[in-house]
Amino acid sequence: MSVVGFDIGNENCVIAAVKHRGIDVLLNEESKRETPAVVSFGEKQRLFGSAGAASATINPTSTISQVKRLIGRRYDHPKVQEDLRMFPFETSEGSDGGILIHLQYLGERHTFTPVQILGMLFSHLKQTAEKCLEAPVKDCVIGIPSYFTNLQRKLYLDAAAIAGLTPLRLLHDCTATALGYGVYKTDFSNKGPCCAAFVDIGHSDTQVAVVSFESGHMKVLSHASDSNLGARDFDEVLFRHFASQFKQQYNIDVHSSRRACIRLRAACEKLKKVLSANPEAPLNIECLMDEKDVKGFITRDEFEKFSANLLEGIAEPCKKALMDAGVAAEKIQSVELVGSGSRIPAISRVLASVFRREPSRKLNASECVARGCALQCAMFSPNFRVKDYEVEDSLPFSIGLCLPDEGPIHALPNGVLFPKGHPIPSEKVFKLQKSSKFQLEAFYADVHDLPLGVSPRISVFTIGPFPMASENAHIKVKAHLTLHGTVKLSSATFVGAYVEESVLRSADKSSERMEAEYDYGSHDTEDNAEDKYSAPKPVPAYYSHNRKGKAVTRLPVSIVEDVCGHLSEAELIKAREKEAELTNQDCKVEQAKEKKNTLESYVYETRNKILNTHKDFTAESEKEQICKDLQQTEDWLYEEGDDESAHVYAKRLQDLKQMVDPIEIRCKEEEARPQAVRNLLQL
Ligand code: ATP
Ligand code: K
Ligand code: MG
Repeated sequence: MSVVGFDIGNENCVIAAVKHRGIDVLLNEESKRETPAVVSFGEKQRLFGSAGAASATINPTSTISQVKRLIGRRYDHPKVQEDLRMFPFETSEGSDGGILIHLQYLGERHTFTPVQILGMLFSHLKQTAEKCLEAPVKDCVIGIPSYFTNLQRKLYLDAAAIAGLTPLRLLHDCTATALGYGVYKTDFSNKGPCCAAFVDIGHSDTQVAVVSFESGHMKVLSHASDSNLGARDFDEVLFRHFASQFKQQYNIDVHSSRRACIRLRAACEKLKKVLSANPEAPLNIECLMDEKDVKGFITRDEFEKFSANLLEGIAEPCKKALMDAGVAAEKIQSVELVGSGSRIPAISRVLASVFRREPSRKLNASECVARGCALQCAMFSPNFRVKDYEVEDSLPFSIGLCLPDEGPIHALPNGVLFPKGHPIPSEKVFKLQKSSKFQLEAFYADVHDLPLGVSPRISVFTIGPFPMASENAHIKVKAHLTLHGTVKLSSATFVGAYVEESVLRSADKSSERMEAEYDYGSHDTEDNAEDKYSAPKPVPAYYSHNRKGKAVTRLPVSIVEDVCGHLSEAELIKAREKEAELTNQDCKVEQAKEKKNTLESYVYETRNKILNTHKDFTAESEKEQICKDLQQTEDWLYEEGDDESAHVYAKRLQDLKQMVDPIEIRCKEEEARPQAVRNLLQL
């Protein structure tokens, strides 16, 4: 079984896999190390990779990009609306407040959720990895931004499930990068742990983590981020500059043409990259609008002046990460700068001033997340021997728990279940005085920390019904902060006064689930750190004794979780079926293409043979007939046979072969004859 790491960026995806000699980045069909995060709905099939990306200008309304930004976000939020206005495809509000994407495909109007689109991307990347590794891919670790909420994490897991992947962990991007850095680090002093900062400038976000390293162990001290500040914002600075310049200079308003906007944005992105290596750069676009060619020019100094706000903005999460980690800048021994956006030279200057040292670029800026994820996946896999290394991640946002009508839970300090900075994964047990069915609501406690356009609500858990009423009873609830950074209540146990088994049995009709057990002291058993799919284990306790040795009754109580916006089992099955149907269509088109190509080359090769190498083995009449048929097939391929199914092309090939094969046989026999004669003579 392969172990794979996926970095699904807002713009680029990278796949890494552990091979026996180390970690490799897998090449896609075009032999590239990065695959654009785009799904385009072409005339007959979906297009991925650079074919998909190229469709952005040709077929903008059916080309979906930047899906990472749409996952789990609220349609009506002004920040989300800002994003949506930039995208050329049609969107609307879903019944759950999320985003729906509408497009034309195969002559029909289709509606997809962002999760479905992400599922398509995962599915494509899975296929790419399988082709490359020549083995099935299922287990994986997926990089996610640290600012993702519980819902966004669950939706990522849903998307992976649609594609048939089993994520062993959703790993924060910077944690993955830090793992790839820490595992190879050996230069430890004996003065205690050493700290490093990781700064990832992506397409649309900036993430920072401060991490402490010791031999065999890394601990994330803090995560900070700006989910709305990435390299694409620098493109926008150039875009606005040239849009207004061209209005004056050429009297064209690019905003009035979707196509012109797309082309100018693309040109500005290129220009930005040129400015990373050169002090100045020209911009030329032919026929941008109204048949006008436009020319512009900008220096790096000007670009940096226009981007001053953005550059200042990058300092913010860096400062916050240091503060939350409680580490002074002087204590940071290395600042590792990654993400392709980090190639903008001015960013290094900003970081140098915050951290008071030059950032280092030792890691592979575009591959480090995928590599770290692959490494983590190998650590989980029994098939790979990886050195023992402990990864302790940290929760980016505080998670609170309350009783919907009563407010915070007193058993928890300030009603906080897991505070910001809490280790991932972990577990907490608390008690509540309850005697009948009740609800608990999990939410993000500091709304101000959350990115804009996401909901602070996490889940509502319904606990009960209770098997029996009992005075002085309490409920012991076990909460889990999973490896994915999601929260769940993994068990609830009723603990009440001792009751005869017979009484219990008659009180609870569903009692077959439970078995008797005596248990002194804590009842908590270590259950599997992470398993969304396994059925809950029955808590096998009728009676036990509490810590004081008094007999008590313990009973498991059911917990039902309602995550708003996350796919139900039935929806997941439907989404899987839809994905299978779309994949099937893509395969059919691919197969037809293949068969058509085979037929086409057969026509050319055969004609060549008949006229040259096989000339002497072909009768004149045969030759005439075959050439005629070949010509007919060729004409047919360019006319009515241009768009047929795989089966039709295969049939046509078979017909031609029937005529040509006898000639091939004669020819082969002739070639083999001298050898046969030699063989005979030797006998
Ligand atoms: P995210 O992490 O936000 O989800 P991502 O991982 O897809 O996105 P990256 O691939 O790290 O993003 O970065 C893509 C961005 O980097 C693009 O905006 C691209 O223009 C920018 N970029 C790439 N090369 C350069 C360069 N040489 N100079 C400046 N910017 C660059
Ligand atoms: K990436
Ligand atoms: Mg990234």
